[in-house]
Amino acid sequence: RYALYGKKWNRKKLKWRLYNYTPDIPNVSVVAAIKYALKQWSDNSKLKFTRVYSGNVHLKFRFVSGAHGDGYPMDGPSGTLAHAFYPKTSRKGQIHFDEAEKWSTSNNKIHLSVVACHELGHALGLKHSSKSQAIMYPYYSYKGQNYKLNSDDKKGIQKLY
Ligand code: TQI
Ligand code: CA
Ligand code: ZN
Ligand code: ZN
Repeated sequence: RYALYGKKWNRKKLKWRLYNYTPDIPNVSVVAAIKYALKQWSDNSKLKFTRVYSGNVHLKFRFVSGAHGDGYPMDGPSGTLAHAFYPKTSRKGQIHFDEAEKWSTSNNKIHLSVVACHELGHALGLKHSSKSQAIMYPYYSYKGQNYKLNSDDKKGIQKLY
């Protein structure tokens, strides 16, 4: 079952910005992976996401390695893949991917879009779900190129937005 952090964004229109890329996959594929992840949440709620290229934004995507200034250093290959910060915290909206991972947008390797979708759940105010089919379940499983939110994830996001 889904779980809520308890705080959420006070708006439905959120701006997002991608600050850098990974050499693992083409830049267009990085953008497509993030857009697909955002679409899963916006298709199942009243949220609307707009990409911007400058200025301050709500959701900030970055590839980082090792210590990167937030007190939660990345740990090299495997272990932590990514992390995100909940709404109304000092680092709200920050989504960080560990550049030490081998990112992919295909097969059974670590799928950037699935991880982005999970981290977005956190950034929007969802905690982990106990339902094994949910995107917010805390164990990684590859759900296919055209993965979708589980009904449990949908209930969670609809409770919030
Ligand atoms: N990163 C953890 C995660 O996103 C970090 C974390 C633990 C966290 N507790 C949190 C982040 C609470 C925000 C709020 O769960 S991870 C998976 C999954 C990770 C794990 O690198 O372990 C996914 C990242 F679910 F598959 F295990 C993405 Cl999809
Ligand atoms: Ca890692
Ligand atoms: Zn970080
Ligand atoms: Zn998580």
